[in-house]
Amino acid sequence: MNDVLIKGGRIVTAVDDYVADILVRNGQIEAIARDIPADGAEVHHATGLVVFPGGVDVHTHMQFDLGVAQTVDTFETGTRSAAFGGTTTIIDFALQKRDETPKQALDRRLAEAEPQCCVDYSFHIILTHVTPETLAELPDLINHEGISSFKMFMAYPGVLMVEDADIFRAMRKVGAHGGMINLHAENGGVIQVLIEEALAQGNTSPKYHALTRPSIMEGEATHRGIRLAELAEMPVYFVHLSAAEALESVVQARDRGILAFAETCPHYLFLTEEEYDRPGFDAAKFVMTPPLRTHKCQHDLWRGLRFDDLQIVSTDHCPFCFNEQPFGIQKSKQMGHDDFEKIPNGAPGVEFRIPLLFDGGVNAGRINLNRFVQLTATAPAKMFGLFPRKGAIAVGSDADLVLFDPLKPHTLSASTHHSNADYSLYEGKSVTGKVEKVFLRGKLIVNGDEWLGNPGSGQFQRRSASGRVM
Ligand code: DUC
Ligand code: ZN
Ligand code: ZN
Repeated sequence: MNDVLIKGGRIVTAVDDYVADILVRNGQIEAIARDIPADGAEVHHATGLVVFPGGVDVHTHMQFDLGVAQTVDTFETGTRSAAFGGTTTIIDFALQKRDETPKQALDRRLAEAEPQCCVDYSFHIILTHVTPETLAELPDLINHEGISSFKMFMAYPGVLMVEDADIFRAMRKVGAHGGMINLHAENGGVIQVLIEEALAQGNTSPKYHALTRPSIMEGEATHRGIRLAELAEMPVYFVHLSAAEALESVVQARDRGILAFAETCPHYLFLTEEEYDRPGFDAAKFVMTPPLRTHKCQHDLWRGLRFDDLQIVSTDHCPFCFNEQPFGIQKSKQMGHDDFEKIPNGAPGVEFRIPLLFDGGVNAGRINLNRFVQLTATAPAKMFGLFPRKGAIAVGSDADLVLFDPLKPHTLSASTHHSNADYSLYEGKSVTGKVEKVFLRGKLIVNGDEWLGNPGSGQFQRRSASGRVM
């Protein structure tokens, strides 16, 4: 592989901001200096562009099989979409099915991902049954397989929900070996009561998805999860935090010195519950869990990002089509046309995290450029044991680099995105700031609108401890 020389870009990391050249050799950053001679290297001029570390999205669901429904992006289409959005590493999920151990779930997902992934990848394992056999596998997964984070659900009783005692058991075991538990924090039992009541009253439309998942029940579960982690003396990470009440619990815990961390997602930062008032079934496009919240929640989430009460922005890219064709009813929101509980929960978004956060965060004056890099690349890499290989522009780091035009306007749309989803949450939204070139370990994979990557060229990333180095 030829050396690559990126000349004259404005290099922005979580702490730095300066103009220099970057020399890439064998997929890693070899040197950073002024006026590095080309010496036969493949040269990319970056004057006027910002160069930042490839994005790390720690919450995606490619080719995700929930039994009743499946997401519509394969590992190939989903990671290509990620790359066009400036993301060069994803952490997806391996769901432990009823008859599987965690290791078997991981092996199944690795076999699916390996021939298809166009960017680098890892997995969190979703623990669904905490048997002695499950617990016995965890140390080896953390210490030898490079899987240091495990998701557990406090919601969806009878399907994915795990009892508090089992969460506590897993926390103790995982924590003792350098791992972290990621919690989906909602009070599943209470929510189920509200769902059954709504359906019994004939309230079947999409907006009842939101009305039956109140933000105080996210707050309640977040508080409970923190207390469990406190007792287990281990770090805990809240996925897709959306509610002001949940953030309040995280803030209080952090003030008490508890290792409580959380991510939020672009849809909670840019959209509100008003989307559920759309006429007809259109509101189903916005059915995700947790649901979209109030303006007050949105305001608090931005404050959380500014002051490090929230550490990461991930997408929870969980794409389904709106229409039944061409991918079939099981990949479509139409499954829940007559019953909101059957609408598959989730929405596409992996491609728009970076442009949205740049436009609505940096351009809007809510966060600065360094914080933007921290939230999209450096903190996710540190939190989940990928740093400094990922999330950094430094000698010896992987040359995962994004060349970004901060002044270029463009429009977000499903007609131009690269996901298989047939709609976008942000259809027609204009933003300023566009991904121009993306390098994965020194190889140019995105050049404007041109795709130069290959399925199978993404590499599995073994991770070190999670939740320890922040
Ligand atoms: N949780 C997720 O993390 N993604 C999709 C739906 C859900 O409940
Ligand atoms: Zn979840
Ligand atoms: Zn998710």
